[in-house]
Amino acid sequence: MSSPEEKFCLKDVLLSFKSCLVDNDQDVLLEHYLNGWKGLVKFMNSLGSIFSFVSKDAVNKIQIMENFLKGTNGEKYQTLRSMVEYELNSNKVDLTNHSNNPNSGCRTILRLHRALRWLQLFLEKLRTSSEDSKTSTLCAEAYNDSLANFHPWIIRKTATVAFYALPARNKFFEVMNVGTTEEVIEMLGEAVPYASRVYDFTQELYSKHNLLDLP
Ligand code: 1PW
Repeated sequence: MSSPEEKFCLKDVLLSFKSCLVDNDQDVLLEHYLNGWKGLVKFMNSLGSIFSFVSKDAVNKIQIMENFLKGTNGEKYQTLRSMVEYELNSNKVDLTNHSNNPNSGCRTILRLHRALRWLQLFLEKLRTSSEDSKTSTLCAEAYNDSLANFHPWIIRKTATVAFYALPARNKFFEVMNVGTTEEVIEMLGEAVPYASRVYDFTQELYSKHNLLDLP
């Protein structure tokens, strides 16, 4: 787990997604979810400044959610389930267009949720990739199968260009700070499913409340 000098370690990040699941995977603690995201931002930043346009948006969204948590209605934002109930019951969600509540917790988490799918697909591709696989191709495939569907052309284009600057597979594994290639592959097999379980729960919750297309 974390080394003495508290270096970034992808396993710790994925374990935050484990610790955010409560009630038999029937709820997610927001604070731990945001901790997971903070770790992912560190990970992105360690991949080079080219990724700062990506991490800036995530940082912005983490901040929006932390402000809700610290605010007067903070206890309503303890879990994703309580947030959805509270915001829907008090008309805090713009269901069709941006008007009174452009930055509701529900629409903000939806953006992070969609990005988590990308990460999940990408790490799974890395785990099963061969030594000569190109990280830019794996990342672009994962992106095209997920987040790209929600992005306008200009962001898709910028993201695709940024992917070319990704480090090679072996460097990537090194940045994860987990150990040898074999250890990285084993860690990914063990830890990516935690992020998947968080993703699956959120998807189901949002689908049940018709929140998957929030503007
Ligand atoms: C290599 C590991 C990467 C894993 C994390 C992926 C994070 C992806 C964030 C992509 C952000 C691209 C630039 C921002 C786009 C925003 O317009 C968009 N945000 C997201 C997270 O998709 C939509 O947010 P908006 O504009 O509706 O507030």
